[in-house]
Amino acid sequence: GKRAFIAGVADDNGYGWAIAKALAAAGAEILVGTWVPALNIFETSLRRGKFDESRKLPDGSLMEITKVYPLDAVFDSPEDVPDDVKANKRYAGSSNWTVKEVAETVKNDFGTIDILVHSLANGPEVKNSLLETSRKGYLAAVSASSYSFISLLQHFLPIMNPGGATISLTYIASERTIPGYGGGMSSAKAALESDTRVLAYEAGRKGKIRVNTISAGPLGSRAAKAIGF
Ligand code: ZID
Repeated sequence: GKRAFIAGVADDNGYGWAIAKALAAAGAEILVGTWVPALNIFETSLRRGKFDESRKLPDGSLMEITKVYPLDAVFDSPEDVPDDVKANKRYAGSSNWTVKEVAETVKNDFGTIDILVHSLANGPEVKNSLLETSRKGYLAAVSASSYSFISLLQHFLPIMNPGGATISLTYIASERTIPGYGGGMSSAKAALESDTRVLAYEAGRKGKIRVNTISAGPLGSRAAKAIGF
């Protein structure tokens, strides 16, 4: 069977959860990466059976998540983590959540994976038009929503089996003007799409790994509700 790592699952409402279910239904083993600040509530809800109804697969069985990894995809390695984040209670309560450490932990736990899913984005100023977006907000959007994929691929590629596949989720606001998708999120998706082409070339040659992105339709996820879509 195939093993999948899905980054960006923190509840049962988003694309990451739905993709995890589709992969589980197809027989894959499921590992997820959950944003550190959301980890506690996600694990508690899982344990208490809050997601049992939405864990149901077409054959009637429940999706099993083999392991939940805390992850913050804006940090590549421990050296990158600023003191205020290190001291933050929610972060201090978990460990090994930078991208490099998560890939190492997955390697130690399972050796290899076959499928890498990037289902995460964050734009702190998404409600601001691009014209009103600060440099800090713009760079944060690109860091969390675009570079996070490069970083994940960089660190997971060495443990991906040849013939494996990676996928991310994008939005058509990268190509067309869609008011409301601000804060540099339109720019971040444009970067993600361009990177998909370049990384498909590079990862295809380096590790026989496919790189694709899907331009998603509207889904009432936590992230989408935050924007008001
Ligand atoms: P989600 O909230 O389920 O997933 C986002 C996840 O990212 C959450 O679990 C966060 O905790 C996590 N996260 C945030 N920052 C970090 C971080 N630094 N490290 C690790 N994890 C982090 O929302 P979702 O399912 O909407 O988002 C998944 C992907 O789908 C994202 O790339 C979205 O940009 C993309 N997407 C979603 C939609 C949508 O409608 N939900 C659309 C297009 C793309 C879209 O916005 N019409 C209007 C809007 C849209 C489509 C059509």
